Amino acid sequence: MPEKPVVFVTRRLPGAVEARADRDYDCRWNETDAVLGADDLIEGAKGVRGILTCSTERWNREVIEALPDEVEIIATFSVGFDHIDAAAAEAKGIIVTNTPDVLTEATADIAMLCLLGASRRVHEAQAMLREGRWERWNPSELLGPGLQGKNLGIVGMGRIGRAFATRARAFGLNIHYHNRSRLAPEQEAGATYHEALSTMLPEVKFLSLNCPATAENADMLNETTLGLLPKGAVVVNTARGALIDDDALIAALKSGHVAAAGLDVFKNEPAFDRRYLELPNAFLLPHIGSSTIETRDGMGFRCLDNLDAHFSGRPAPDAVNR
Ligand code: 8YV
Repeated sequence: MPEKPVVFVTRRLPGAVEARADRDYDCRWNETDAVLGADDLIEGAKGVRGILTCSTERWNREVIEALPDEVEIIATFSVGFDHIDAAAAEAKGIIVTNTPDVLTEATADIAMLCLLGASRRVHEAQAMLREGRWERWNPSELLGPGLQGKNLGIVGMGRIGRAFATRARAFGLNIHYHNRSRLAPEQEAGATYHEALSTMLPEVKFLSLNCPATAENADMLNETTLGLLPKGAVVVNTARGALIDDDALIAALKSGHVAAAGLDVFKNEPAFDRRYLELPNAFLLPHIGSSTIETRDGMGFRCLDNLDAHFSGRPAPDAVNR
């Protein structure tokens, strides 16, 4: 029997994923499941050929450059890979892989939940119920905007953006989108393309961020861009917190320029901006976009598929830096 490759796994994973990892690899587990800092990541990578990590660990340039030369591949248990300096990894000859496809539907479901939760004032409604303030049904209480016939703007029409558009169409929304490039007609499915974000924003009552975070689009939703939305718009973010300037969104939620926000992701999560907790018109979730049983297994298996391919001499199918 050839020796199993040694793999450093930085977080505890679903049982079926751990079982397969243990079967096929000599796994070095982070038994405490604590989120590891730079020194622990570098230490844990000593003597390993592969790393299986999550978006909780930050593989910046300094960490990548300090990794031992034996590290060949970093497989992240996430579709987003903004927590890994993929260019630095490439320069060091380390392949980085992610987990596309398997979390598309689950994340699009949560985007729909955020859109409905924010527009239908679910946070306020739940608080009223749970705090014993529901005295009588009231014809003009807890009203929010309906979806039928309104325009939804989607920033980022990749897999998740398109899956969200499919759901939103079923709720009667007209789809507008801003993307690096225009989609083919069969993918566009009648949606209106905006080459510039600035032309889309005034047109849409609902806005959803579904693009990856890059150095270029940090704080893309800021005082200026939020100001282009019509008064009473609803903002949804299930992509990355880095896309939103929190000061600007919080000010817009307070003034009512933005009627409500549905947020599953935050800058610096889990140390998110606590001011959101004070806002009744913020529907907040702790980054559960991909949290179905099937999806989390699928993400883990996809990481292992990539490690398997690499260690059997084939190209890793989800390499993002090759
Ligand atoms: C993951 C995500 O659950 O895959 C992503 O990019 O944002 C999440 O849905 C998380 O990142 C796990 O590492």
